[in-house]
Amino acid sequence: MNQTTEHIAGLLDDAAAKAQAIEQFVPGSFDLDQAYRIQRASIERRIARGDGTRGIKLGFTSRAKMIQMGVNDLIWGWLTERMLEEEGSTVDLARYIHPRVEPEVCFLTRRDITGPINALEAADYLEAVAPAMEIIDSRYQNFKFTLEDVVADNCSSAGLVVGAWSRRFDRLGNAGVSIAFNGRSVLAGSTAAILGHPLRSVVQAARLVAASGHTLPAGSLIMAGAATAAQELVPDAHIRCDVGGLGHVEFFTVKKS
Ligand code: OOG
Ligand code: MG
Repeated sequence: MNQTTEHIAGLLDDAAAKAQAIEQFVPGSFDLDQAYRIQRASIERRIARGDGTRGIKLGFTSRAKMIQMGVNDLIWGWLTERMLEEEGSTVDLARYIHPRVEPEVCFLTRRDITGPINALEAADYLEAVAPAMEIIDSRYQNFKFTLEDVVADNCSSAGLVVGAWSRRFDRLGNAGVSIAFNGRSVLAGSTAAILGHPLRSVVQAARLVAASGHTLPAGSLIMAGAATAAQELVPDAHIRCDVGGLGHVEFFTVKKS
């Protein structure tokens, strides 16, 4: 493997592990293909420490996210076991640099995904769907990045909280989503903002993973992408996300030390 790829993967992995932001790379330092190789190399480092891949997440599937971050393309990254936070638990924000939360829906696959699938087939590959929240935490200063930077940084993936599973795929097309901090609404939108329908994220996930030469084993998680912009997390708060027809998911925040 190219030394620059390994070197950059090491910088990003260290930044995540130490919760210390690094400077953005000089534009043009690497292209998108190399960014995905850096991403994978950083995941290999986590795997070498005993973590394991658990699925993938899509990013920038909604206009709201693209506008907030100034990036215009769909991206994807890996989810790992250690990113999973127990629903209803307390998350220590000291582990992160500048964490934000997003309302999402999460799919659980029931068949191996080894190649592209179409929208009609998508539900057949799925075991269940759940309301979810993603905690993102860019390893770059001020949460500022190019498309290549954010891909190399595993698409800012940091944590996820998944609610109760159901098979209510019919509810997904235009479900209201909202996040409240201590009972006050901070974000509101609709699942229709996610590529027009969140099941399209499964189609895109299959296409992107296949193009990368990887497969998604049955039992994988697919995070569809945020329906709204992300909100900065604050300590000592109760964070709750409601997804119409699917239920809700919640966690608490503290900041130790
Ligand atoms: C990149 C991650 C985007 C989403 O759901 O759109 C993402 C970022 O905004 O830092 O997770
Ligand atoms: Mg997200």
